[in-house]
Amino acid sequence: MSPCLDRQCTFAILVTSQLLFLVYYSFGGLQSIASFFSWSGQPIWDYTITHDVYTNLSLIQQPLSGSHSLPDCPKTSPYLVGPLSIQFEQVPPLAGIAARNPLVQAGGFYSPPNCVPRYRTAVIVPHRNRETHLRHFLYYLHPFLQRQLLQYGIYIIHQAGNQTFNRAKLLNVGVKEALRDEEWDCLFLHDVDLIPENDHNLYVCDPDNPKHVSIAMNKFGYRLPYKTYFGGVSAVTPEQYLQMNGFPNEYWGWGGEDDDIATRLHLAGMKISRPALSLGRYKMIKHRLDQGNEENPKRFDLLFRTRRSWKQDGMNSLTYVVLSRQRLRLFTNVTADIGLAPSRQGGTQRVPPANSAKGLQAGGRM
Ligand code: UD2
Ligand code: MN
Repeated sequence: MSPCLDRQCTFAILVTSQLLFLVYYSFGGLQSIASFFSWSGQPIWDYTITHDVYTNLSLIQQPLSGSHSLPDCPKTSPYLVGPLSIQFEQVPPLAGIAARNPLVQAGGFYSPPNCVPRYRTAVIVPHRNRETHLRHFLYYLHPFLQRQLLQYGIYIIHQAGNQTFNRAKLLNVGVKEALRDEEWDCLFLHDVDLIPENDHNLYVCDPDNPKHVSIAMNKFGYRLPYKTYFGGVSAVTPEQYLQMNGFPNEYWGWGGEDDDIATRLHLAGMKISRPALSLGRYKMIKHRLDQGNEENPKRFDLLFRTRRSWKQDGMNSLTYVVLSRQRLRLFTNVTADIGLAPSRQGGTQRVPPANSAKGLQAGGRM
Protein backbone atom coordinates (compact mmCIF):
# COMPACT_ATOMS: atom_id res chain seq x y z
CA MET A 1 0.00 0.00 0.00
CA SER A 2 1.37 3.45 -0.96
CA PRO A 3 2.25 5.62 2.06
CA CYS A 4 0.30 8.49 0.47
CA LEU A 5 -3.03 6.84 0.81
CA ASP A 6 -3.34 7.55 4.50
CA ARG A 7 -5.69 10.35 5.63
CA GLN A 8 -3.06 13.03 6.26
CA CYS A 9 -1.55 12.60 2.84
CA THR A 10 -4.91 12.77 1.07
CA PHE A 11 -5.68 15.94 2.98
CA ALA A 12 -2.33 17.48 1.95
CA ILE A 13 -2.95 16.67 -1.73
CA LEU A 14 -6.42 18.20 -1.53
CA VAL A 15 -5.19 21.43 0.05
CA THR A 16 -2.27 21.77 -2.37
CA SER A 17 -4.45 21.25 -5.42
CA GLN A 18 -6.97 23.81 -4.14
CA LEU A 19 -4.17 26.28 -3.53
CA LEU A 20 -2.84 25.75 -7.07
CA PHE A 21 -6.34 26.23 -8.41
CA LEU A 22 -6.65 29.49 -6.49
CA VAL A 23 -3.31 30.78 -7.74
CA TYR A 24 -4.25 29.81 -11.30
CA TYR A 25 -7.49 31.81 -11.24
CA SER A 26 -6.12 34.77 -9.34
CA PHE A 27 -3.64 35.09 -12.25
CA GLY A 28 -6.61 35.02 -14.65
CA GLY A 29 -6.11 31.57 -16.15
CA LEU A 30 -3.62 30.18 -18.58
CA GLN A 31 -3.55 33.16 -20.90
CA SER A 32 -2.63 35.61 -18.18
CA ILE A 33 -0.05 33.30 -16.70
CA ALA A 34 1.44 32.96 -20.17
CA SER A 35 1.47 36.70 -20.71
CA PHE A 36 2.93 37.16 -17.21
CA PHE A 37 5.87 35.11 -18.42
CA SER A 38 5.69 36.94 -21.79
CA TRP A 39 4.48 33.94 -23.72
CA SER A 40 1.43 34.17 -26.03
CA GLY A 41 1.86 31.09 -28.17
CA GLN A 42 4.00 33.21 -30.53
CA PRO A 43 7.69 33.79 -30.01
CA ILE A 44 8.45 37.23 -28.63
CA TRP A 45 10.64 38.88 -31.23
CA ASP A 46 13.67 40.86 -30.28
CA TYR A 47 13.81 43.73 -32.76
CA THR A 48 17.20 44.90 -31.51
CA ILE A 49 18.74 41.91 -33.29
CA THR A 50 18.02 42.18 -37.02
CA HIS A 51 19.12 40.41 -40.19
CA ASP A 52 19.87 41.52 -43.71
CA VAL A 53 16.84 41.10 -45.95
CA TYR A 54 18.97 39.19 -48.49
CA THR A 55 20.04 36.51 -45.96
CA ASN A 56 19.70 32.91 -47.29
CA LEU A 57 18.62 34.06 -50.73
CA SER A 58 21.56 32.41 -52.50
CA LEU A 59 20.53 29.07 -50.91
CA ILE A 60 17.07 29.30 -52.46
CA GLN A 61 18.45 30.31 -55.82
CA GLN A 62 20.41 27.11 -56.40
CA PRO A 63 18.23 24.76 -58.48
CA LEU A 64 18.11 21.07 -57.46
CA SER A 65 20.51 18.88 -59.36
CA GLY A 66 19.05 16.10 -61.54
CA SER A 67 15.67 16.01 -63.22
CA HIS A 68 13.43 14.98 -60.31
CA SER A 69 9.89 16.22 -60.14
CA LEU A 70 9.70 19.05 -57.63
CA PRO A 71 8.44 18.37 -54.09
CA ASP A 72 5.84 20.60 -52.45
CA CYS A 73 7.40 23.54 -50.64
CA PRO A 74 7.59 23.01 -46.86
CA LYS A 75 4.68 24.45 -44.83
CA THR A 76 7.11 26.67 -42.95
CA SER A 77 10.00 27.99 -44.96
CA PRO A 78 13.35 27.01 -43.39
CA TYR A 79 14.90 30.20 -44.80
CA LEU A 80 13.06 32.74 -42.63
CA VAL A 81 15.21 34.88 -40.35
CA GLY A 82 12.76 37.01 -38.31
CA PRO A 83 13.38 40.75 -37.68
CA LEU A 84 14.97 42.58 -40.62
CA SER A 85 17.40 45.50 -40.81
CA ILE A 86 15.69 48.36 -42.60
CA GLN A 87 17.09 51.77 -43.51
CA PHE A 88 15.93 54.50 -45.85
CA GLU A 89 19.05 56.69 -45.97
CA GLN A 90 20.44 55.24 -49.20
CA VAL A 91 18.06 54.69 -52.08
CA PRO A 92 18.99 51.48 -53.91
CA PRO A 93 19.45 51.75 -57.71
CA LEU A 94 17.03 49.68 -59.79
CA ALA A 95 19.85 47.89 -61.61
CA GLY A 96 21.30 46.86 -58.25
CA ILE A 97 17.93 45.48 -57.07
CA ALA A 98 17.57 43.53 -60.33
CA ALA A 99 21.08 42.06 -59.96
CA ARG A 100 20.31 40.84 -56.44
CA ASN A 101 17.07 39.19 -57.55
CA PRO A 102 18.15 37.23 -60.63
CA LEU A 103 15.26 34.73 -60.53
CA VAL A 104 12.55 37.38 -60.68
CA GLN A 105 10.94 37.21 -64.12
CA ALA A 106 9.82 40.13 -66.28
CA GLY A 107 6.71 41.67 -64.74
CA GLY A 108 7.98 41.07 -61.19
CA PHE A 109 6.87 37.43 -61.15
CA TYR A 110 8.54 34.67 -59.19
CA SER A 111 8.08 31.02 -58.34
CA PRO A 112 10.48 29.00 -56.14
CA PRO A 113 12.96 27.02 -58.32
CA ASN A 114 13.16 24.00 -55.99
CA CYS A 115 9.64 23.26 -54.85
CA VAL A 116 6.00 23.64 -55.80
CA PRO A 117 4.63 26.69 -53.96
CA ARG A 118 1.63 26.29 -51.65
CA TYR A 119 0.38 29.85 -52.18
CA ARG A 120 0.07 32.35 -55.04
CA THR A 121 0.01 35.96 -53.91
CA ALA A 122 -0.40 39.15 -55.93
CA VAL A 123 0.94 42.30 -54.26
CA ILE A 124 -0.98 45.34 -55.53
CA VAL A 125 0.31 48.86 -54.93
CA PRO A 126 -1.48 52.14 -55.72
CA HIS A 127 1.09 54.61 -57.00
CA ARG A 128 1.92 58.05 -58.34
CA ASN A 129 5.11 60.15 -57.99
CA ARG A 130 6.69 57.98 -55.30
CA GLU A 131 9.65 56.60 -57.25
CA THR A 132 12.05 56.75 -54.31
CA HIS A 133 9.61 54.85 -52.09
CA LEU A 134 9.05 52.36 -54.88
CA ARG A 135 12.77 51.57 -55.04
CA HIS A 136 12.92 50.90 -51.28
CA PHE A 137 9.76 48.82 -51.58
CA LEU A 138 11.15 46.61 -54.37
CA TYR A 139 14.51 46.23 -52.65
CA TYR A 140 12.88 44.81 -49.51
CA LEU A 141 9.80 43.04 -50.83
CA HIS A 142 11.42 40.80 -53.45
CA PRO A 143 13.81 38.93 -51.14
CA PHE A 144 11.21 38.97 -48.33
CA LEU A 145 8.66 37.16 -50.52
CA GLN A 146 11.20 34.76 -52.04
CA ARG A 147 12.29 33.59 -48.59
CA GLN A 148 8.65 32.75 -47.84
CA LEU A 149 8.68 30.30 -50.79
CA LEU A 150 5.64 31.90 -52.41
CA GLN A 151 4.69 32.23 -56.02
CA TYR A 152 4.10 35.96 -56.35
CA GLY A 153 3.71 38.94 -58.64
CA ILE A 154 4.09 42.66 -57.91
CA TYR A 155 1.65 45.07 -59.59
CA ILE A 156 2.15 48.82 -59.49
CA ILE A 157 -1.08 50.58 -60.38
CA HIS A 158 -0.20 54.01 -61.58
CA GLN A 159 -2.82 56.76 -61.69
CA ALA A 160 -2.38 58.72 -64.94
CA GLY A 161 -2.46 62.51 -64.86
CA ASN A 162 -2.14 64.80 -61.85
CA GLN A 163 -5.76 65.15 -60.76
CA THR A 164 -7.00 64.05 -57.33
CA PHE A 165 -5.59 60.69 -56.26
CA ASN A 166 -7.90 57.76 -55.52
CA ARG A 167 -6.19 54.94 -53.64
CA ALA A 168 -9.19 52.62 -53.23
CA LYS A 169 -10.24 52.82 -56.88
CA LEU A 170 -6.67 52.07 -57.98
CA LEU A 171 -6.77 48.96 -55.80
CA ASN A 172 -9.98 47.84 -57.51
CA VAL A 173 -8.24 48.32 -60.86
CA GLY A 174 -5.24 46.37 -59.58
CA VAL A 175 -7.33 43.41 -58.46
CA LYS A 176 -9.13 43.23 -61.79
CA GLU A 177 -5.90 43.48 -63.79
CA ALA A 178 -3.95 41.02 -61.62
CA LEU A 179 -6.68 38.40 -61.92
CA ARG A 180 -6.34 38.56 -65.71
CA ASP A 181 -2.83 37.06 -65.36
CA GLU A 182 -3.31 34.30 -62.83
CA GLU A 183 -5.72 32.68 -60.39
CA TRP A 184 -4.11 34.33 -57.37
CA ASP A 185 -5.03 32.78 -54.01
CA CYS A 186 -4.41 36.00 -52.18
CA LEU A 187 -4.38 39.73 -52.95
CA PHE A 188 -2.10 41.91 -50.83
CA LEU A 189 -3.23 45.54 -51.04
CA HIS A 190 -0.15 47.48 -50.09
CA ASP A 191 0.92 51.10 -49.57
CA VAL A 192 4.22 51.76 -51.34
CA ASP A 193 5.82 53.34 -48.28
CA LEU A 194 5.39 50.43 -45.84
CA ILE A 195 8.13 47.86 -45.32
CA PRO A 196 7.49 44.69 -43.27
CA GLU A 197 9.95 44.22 -40.43
CA ASN A 198 9.66 40.47 -39.89
CA ASP A 199 9.63 37.77 -42.57
CA HIS A 200 7.54 35.45 -40.38
CA ASN A 201 4.70 37.81 -41.30
CA LEU A 202 3.61 35.53 -44.13
CA TYR A 203 2.09 37.10 -47.23
CA VAL A 204 -0.77 34.59 -47.38
CA CYS A 205 -4.49 35.10 -46.76
CA ASP A 206 -6.73 33.99 -43.93
CA PRO A 207 -9.28 31.81 -45.76
CA ASP A 208 -12.06 32.83 -43.32
CA ASN A 209 -11.78 36.62 -43.15
CA PRO A 210 -10.04 39.64 -44.69
CA LYS A 211 -6.76 40.21 -42.89
CA HIS A 212 -5.49 43.59 -41.79
CA VAL A 213 -1.73 43.11 -41.74
CA SER A 214 0.02 46.42 -40.95
CA ILE A 215 -1.20 46.57 -37.37
CA ALA A 216 1.95 47.79 -35.64
CA MET A 217 3.75 50.67 -37.32
CA ASN A 218 6.56 52.93 -36.21
CA LYS A 219 4.22 55.82 -37.20
CA PHE A 220 1.75 54.83 -34.43
CA GLY A 221 4.29 53.66 -31.83
CA TYR A 222 3.79 50.01 -32.90
CA ARG A 223 0.19 49.91 -31.67
CA LEU A 224 -3.13 49.62 -33.38
CA PRO A 225 -4.38 53.25 -33.47
CA TYR A 226 -8.06 52.21 -33.15
CA LYS A 227 -10.05 48.99 -33.21
CA THR A 228 -11.50 49.18 -36.73
CA TYR A 229 -8.33 50.56 -38.34
CA PHE A 230 -7.76 48.95 -41.75
CA GLY A 231 -5.17 51.19 -43.49
CA GLY A 232 -1.78 50.37 -44.97
CA VAL A 233 -1.52 46.69 -45.85
CA SER A 234 -4.40 44.23 -46.06
CA ALA A 235 -4.86 40.77 -47.54
CA VAL A 236 -8.02 39.30 -49.04
CA THR A 237 -8.84 36.28 -51.16
CA PRO A 238 -10.53 37.09 -54.50
CA GLU A 239 -13.75 35.58 -53.06
CA GLN A 240 -13.66 37.80 -49.96
CA TYR A 241 -12.96 40.81 -52.18
CA LEU A 242 -15.99 40.12 -54.33
CA GLN A 243 -18.16 39.36 -51.30
CA MET A 244 -17.55 42.91 -50.05
CA ASN A 245 -17.94 44.31 -53.58
CA GLY A 246 -14.28 45.36 -53.52
CA PHE A 247 -13.32 48.81 -52.30
CA PRO A 248 -15.29 52.05 -52.77
CA ASN A 249 -14.58 54.05 -55.97
CA GLU A 250 -15.90 57.35 -54.67
CA TYR A 251 -13.19 58.43 -52.21
CA TRP A 252 -11.05 61.05 -53.98
CA GLY A 253 -8.12 62.46 -51.99
CA TRP A 254 -6.70 61.46 -48.63
CA GLY A 255 -8.61 59.54 -45.97
CA GLY A 256 -11.78 57.67 -45.13
CA GLU A 257 -11.54 54.89 -47.68
CA ASP A 258 -9.83 52.53 -45.19
CA ASP A 259 -12.66 53.02 -42.65
CA ASP A 260 -15.23 52.48 -45.41
CA ILE A 261 -13.51 49.18 -46.26
CA ALA A 262 -13.61 48.06 -42.62
CA THR A 263 -17.34 48.87 -42.51
CA ARG A 264 -18.17 47.13 -45.76
CA LEU A 265 -16.43 43.92 -44.80
CA HIS A 266 -18.61 43.78 -41.68
CA LEU A 267 -21.71 44.57 -43.71
CA ALA A 268 -20.75 41.70 -46.02
CA GLY A 269 -20.81 39.36 -42.99
CA MET A 270 -17.06 39.09 -42.37
CA LYS A 271 -14.73 40.12 -39.56
CA ILE A 272 -11.25 41.66 -39.50
CA SER A 273 -8.56 39.07 -38.95
CA ARG A 274 -5.14 40.19 -37.70
CA PRO A 275 -1.71 38.65 -37.11
CA ALA A 276 0.02 38.89 -33.71
CA LEU A 277 1.04 42.43 -32.78
CA SER A 278 4.69 41.43 -32.58
CA LEU A 279 4.50 40.12 -36.16
CA GLY A 280 2.47 42.70 -38.09
CA ARG A 281 5.21 45.29 -37.72
CA TYR A 282 6.03 47.84 -40.41
CA LYS A 283 8.25 50.84 -40.95
CA MET A 284 6.68 53.68 -42.89
CA ILE A 285 8.97 55.92 -44.90
CA LYS A 286 8.43 59.48 -43.62
CA HIS A 287 6.62 61.74 -46.07
CA ARG A 288 4.28 64.69 -46.37
CA LEU A 289 0.82 64.69 -47.87
CA ASP A 290 1.25 64.58 -51.65
CA GLN A 291 0.09 67.23 -54.04
CA GLY A 292 -3.10 65.94 -55.60
CA ASN A 293 -3.95 63.86 -52.52
CA GLU A 294 -5.29 66.57 -50.23
CA GLU A 295 -7.63 65.58 -47.41
CA ASN A 296 -10.99 64.55 -48.73
CA PRO A 297 -13.56 66.90 -47.13
CA LYS A 298 -16.41 64.62 -48.19
CA ARG A 299 -15.10 61.57 -46.38
CA PHE A 300 -17.36 61.88 -43.32
CA ASP A 301 -20.50 62.22 -45.47
CA LEU A 302 -19.42 59.25 -47.52
CA LEU A 303 -18.72 57.15 -44.43
CA PHE A 304 -22.17 57.97 -43.15
CA ARG A 305 -23.63 56.42 -46.31
CA THR A 306 -21.55 53.21 -46.57
CA ARG A 307 -24.41 51.03 -45.33
CA ARG A 308 -26.58 52.23 -48.23
CA SER A 309 -23.87 52.57 -50.89
CA TRP A 310 -21.59 49.54 -50.61
CA LYS A 311 -23.65 47.26 -52.84
CA GLN A 312 -23.75 49.83 -55.66
CA ASP A 313 -20.27 51.36 -55.34
CA GLY A 314 -17.38 48.94 -55.78
CA MET A 315 -16.20 46.26 -58.17
CA ASN A 316 -19.63 46.11 -59.82
CA SER A 317 -19.51 49.82 -60.74
CA LEU A 318 -15.80 50.09 -61.60
CA THR A 319 -14.91 51.88 -64.85
CA TYR A 320 -11.42 52.79 -66.06
CA VAL A 321 -9.22 52.73 -69.12
CA VAL A 322 -5.85 51.00 -69.14
CA LEU A 323 -3.46 53.35 -70.93
CA SER A 324 -0.53 50.96 -70.73
CA ARG A 325 0.43 47.63 -69.24
CA GLN A 326 4.12 46.79 -69.13
CA ARG A 327 6.05 43.83 -67.78
CA LEU A 328 9.06 45.66 -66.43
CA ARG A 329 12.08 43.96 -64.88
CA LEU A 330 10.85 44.13 -61.26
CA PHE A 331 7.09 44.67 -61.52
CA THR A 332 4.09 44.89 -63.79
CA ASN A 333 3.15 48.52 -64.40
CA VAL A 334 -0.48 49.29 -65.15
CA THR A 335 -1.14 52.93 -65.96
CA ALA A 336 -4.84 53.69 -65.79
CA ASP A 337 -7.13 56.61 -66.45
CA ILE A 338 -9.58 56.30 -63.55
CA GLY A 339 -11.50 59.50 -64.29
CA LEU A 340 -11.93 62.58 -62.15
CA ALA A 341 -13.49 63.48 -58.82
CA PRO A 342 -17.20 64.47 -59.31
CA SER A 343 -16.64 68.21 -58.89
CA ARG A 344 -14.11 68.11 -61.72
CA GLN A 345 -16.10 66.04 -64.14
CA GLY A 346 -17.96 69.01 -65.61
CA GLY A 347 -14.70 70.85 -66.42
CA THR A 348 -12.51 70.61 -69.48
CA GLN A 349 -9.51 69.02 -67.71
CA ARG A 350 -8.50 65.72 -69.21
CA VAL A 351 -6.03 63.06 -68.17
CA PRO A 352 -2.82 63.57 -70.19
CA PRO A 353 -1.66 60.71 -72.42
CA ALA A 354 0.06 57.78 -70.68
CA ASN A 355 3.62 58.57 -71.68
CA SER A 356 3.47 62.01 -70.13
CA ALA A 357 2.85 60.57 -66.67
CA LYS A 358 5.97 61.14 -64.58
CA GLY A 359 5.84 57.75 -62.92
CA LEU A 360 5.54 55.95 -66.19
CA GLN A 361 8.63 57.60 -67.61
CA ALA A 362 10.50 56.31 -64.57
CA GLY A 363 8.65 53.01 -64.92
CA GLY A 364 9.83 52.71 -68.52
CA ARG A 365 13.40 52.46 -67.36
CA MET A 366 12.61 49.81 -64.74
C1 UD2 B 1 -2.83 56.24 -44.52
C2 UD2 B 1 -3.03 54.73 -44.69
C3 UD2 B 1 -3.37 54.44 -46.15
C4 UD2 B 1 -4.60 55.21 -46.57
C5 UD2 B 1 -4.38 56.69 -46.31
C6 UD2 B 1 -5.61 57.53 -46.52
C7 UD2 B 1 -1.40 54.00 -43.09
C8 UD2 B 1 -0.07 53.39 -42.88
N1 UD2 B 1 -1.79 54.10 -44.34
O1 UD2 B 1 -1.65 56.53 -45.23
O2 UD2 B 1 -3.56 53.05 -46.34
O3 UD2 B 1 -5.73 54.73 -45.90
O4 UD2 B 1 -3.98 56.94 -44.96
O5 UD2 B 1 -5.95 57.63 -47.85
O6 UD2 B 1 -2.09 54.36 -42.15
N2 UD2 B 1 0.02 57.34 -53.02
C9 UD2 B 1 0.88 57.60 -54.10
N3 UD2 B 1 0.98 58.86 -54.56
C10 UD2 B 1 0.28 59.89 -54.03
C11 UD2 B 1 -0.57 59.63 -52.94
C12 UD2 B 1 -0.68 58.35 -52.44
O7 UD2 B 1 1.55 56.70 -54.61
O8 UD2 B 1 0.43 61.02 -54.52
C13 UD2 B 1 -0.18 55.93 -52.58
C14 UD2 B 1 1.05 55.31 -51.93
O9 UD2 B 1 1.04 53.93 -52.15
C15 UD2 B 1 0.80 55.64 -50.46
C16 UD2 B 1 -0.71 55.41 -50.35
O10 UD2 B 1 -1.23 55.88 -51.60
O11 UD2 B 1 1.54 54.82 -49.60
C17 UD2 B 1 -1.41 56.09 -49.16
O12 UD2 B 1 -1.19 57.50 -49.18
P1 UD2 B 1 -0.29 58.25 -48.07
O13 UD2 B 1 0.92 57.45 -47.82
O14 UD2 B 1 -0.09 59.66 -48.50
O15 UD2 B 1 -1.22 58.28 -46.81
P2 UD2 B 1 -0.89 57.91 -45.28
O16 UD2 B 1 0.54 57.63 -45.05
O17 UD2 B 1 -1.53 58.90 -44.39
MN1 MN C 1 2.06 56.79 -46.17
